[in-house]
Amino acid sequence: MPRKILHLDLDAFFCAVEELRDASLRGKPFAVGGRPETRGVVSSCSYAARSFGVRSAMPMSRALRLCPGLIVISQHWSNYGEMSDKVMERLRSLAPLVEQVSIDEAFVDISDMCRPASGAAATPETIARNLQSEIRTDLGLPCSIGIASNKLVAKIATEVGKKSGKQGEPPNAITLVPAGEEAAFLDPLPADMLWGVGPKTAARLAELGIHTIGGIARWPADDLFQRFGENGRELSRRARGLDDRPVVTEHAVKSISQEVTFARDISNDRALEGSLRDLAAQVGRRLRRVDLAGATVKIKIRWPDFTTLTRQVTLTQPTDQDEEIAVTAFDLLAKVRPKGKAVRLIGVGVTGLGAPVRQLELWGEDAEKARRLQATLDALHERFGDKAIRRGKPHK
Ligand code: DCP
Ligand code: MG
Repeated sequence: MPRKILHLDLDAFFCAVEELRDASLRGKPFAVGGRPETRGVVSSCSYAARSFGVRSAMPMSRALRLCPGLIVISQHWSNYGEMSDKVMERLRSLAPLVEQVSIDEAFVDISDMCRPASGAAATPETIARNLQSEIRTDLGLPCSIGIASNKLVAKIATEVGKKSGKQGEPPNAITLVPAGEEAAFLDPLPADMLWGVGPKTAARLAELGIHTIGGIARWPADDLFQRFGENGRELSRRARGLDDRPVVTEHAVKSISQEVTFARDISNDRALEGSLRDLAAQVGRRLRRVDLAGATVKIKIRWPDFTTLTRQVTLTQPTDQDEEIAVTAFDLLAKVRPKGKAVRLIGVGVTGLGAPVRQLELWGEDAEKARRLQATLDALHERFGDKAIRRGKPHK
């Protein structure tokens, strides 16, 4: 029996949350992100703004040139985290196998719900429609959904749905790919929509005259292997719609990480620390939500020439604390980064997941205090849903 995998991605997520804060933004061209005068970039842009060519990761100054009336809103991170948690909770109440892949995106294995044996078996269409309308009505957020027999095709189905929406409005798309039609669905799509086809691979494929996913699927797999190594073999499989990765819940996941690619390379120390701090907070939040802690903290860095490196360090005891993850990440960064060197991508993660250690050590009073402070901050964010409170300097 083929599986039924649902992929959900919120439409213009940060913007949708801002519309909940201020209803007058609805339908208007606006973008959430950094101010243009501080070389800020677009995090999320409303669908009205996208009609003008505004896109995420674009410098805000460029977005304003494309769309002169663009309203610029700064980020309210804790609201996004809070709404994201609510959506994920909703998904977990639908089915046990939920895998969150980013702040606004998750896979759900709904195979069991669709089996006739489970009494009144639901169709994937009904499940998708009900879920979409619940998230819309109860949480006030639009989303798009893709359903297919595996994660790869489900995610691409969501993306295709989003592109076919009415101009200027959140797409609210639902796209179903019936089992057996995976390859046909992927066939006409641009090659770079396939996972594993970045700009470099896309350029090399184009040199061979391959522009679509179908083009990859029809190219001899052996030749792709010769040219691209193991990735080539994988590409050939994926292009034919094959993917047997299971949906894994966070408990089964071996690591939790978050990364960001900058629209422009960043060399400013404080900006890098700020990003690391935001990433560490997202990682910490995800750890605490599932009651896990990580023994090893790692960072990933990509330099402007695309060389990428990772560094990690194992702590004396596992942590789920934003501050400890952030401070450890700063140290790792300081060790590998020559002063002033620009960075293209930065990521923070933890591995060695297990239950958080809570006992007080003789010298552990500070750790316990930090943990209590973190719990208080979480509770305040939960209640007031704003960054009314933010920690000041890192403490060592
Ligand atoms: N995000 C960000 N910087 C980026 C990309 C995304 O800060 N370069 C944040 C803001 C987005 C959220 O992550 O709202 C989700 O990213 P998506 O790629 O899903 O983008 P949106 O949800 O904004 O739009 P859509 O999914 O409708 O295309
Ligand atoms: Mg989204």
